[in-house]
Amino acid sequence: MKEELAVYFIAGTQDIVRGTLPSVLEEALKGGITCFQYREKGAGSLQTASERKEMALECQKLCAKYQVPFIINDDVVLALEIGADGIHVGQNDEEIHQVITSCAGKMKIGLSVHSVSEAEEAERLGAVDYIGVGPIFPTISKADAEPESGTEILEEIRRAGIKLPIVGIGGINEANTAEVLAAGADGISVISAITRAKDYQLVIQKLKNPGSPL
Ligand code: TZP
Ligand code: MG
Repeated sequence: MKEELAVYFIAGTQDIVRGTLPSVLEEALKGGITCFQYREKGAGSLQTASERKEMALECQKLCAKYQVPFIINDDVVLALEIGADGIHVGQNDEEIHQVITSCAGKMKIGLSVHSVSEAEEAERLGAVDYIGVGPIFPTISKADAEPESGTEILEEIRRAGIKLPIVGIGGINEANTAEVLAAGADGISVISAITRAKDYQLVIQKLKNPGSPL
């Protein structure tokens, strides 16, 4: 799982500023993203179940072509229906015990946490495959985001002995990825660093190799 979290791209149609979600996703897959989460949420997102399913299937097919895990955000029914590789939920989304009952053994389960105690609870459940921690930095991509925590939260979670794979989220870009990894994350997840990139491939190479001058 840790390798798959290295450069974890998240997007829904609401995040796309140029082209279409499938066109941006394919560029990102060519660039070397290691995981993709379909997150159709907030202003500008597709609203009907059929539109979402059609878009999810198109993204799933692209991910399969590049052998990259395809994760669905906060929609257990859709994830089960199309056989996604994983489901990701937040603290205020579908209840995690319910998600575990429906999905454990069938797909990976990711959970967003914002504190050491939420991380400890995620580990205690024994069925969560990775945790998303953030927002680490201010984000433009989530209207109802919690206040940013800084990279200290990652150090605190590691100091508490949490062994779960961790992906950082929120305001992460080429310039601050190294700091997020140094604080204890196994990988980084981004929306706007990729959707708003002028050169998708170049940005992804920098996210993959944060220490090296490119
Ligand atoms: N959860 C916490 S911050 C965030 C989500 C989904 C948005 C991350 O987007 P960006 O553009 O990488 O800051
Ligand atoms: Mg949520």
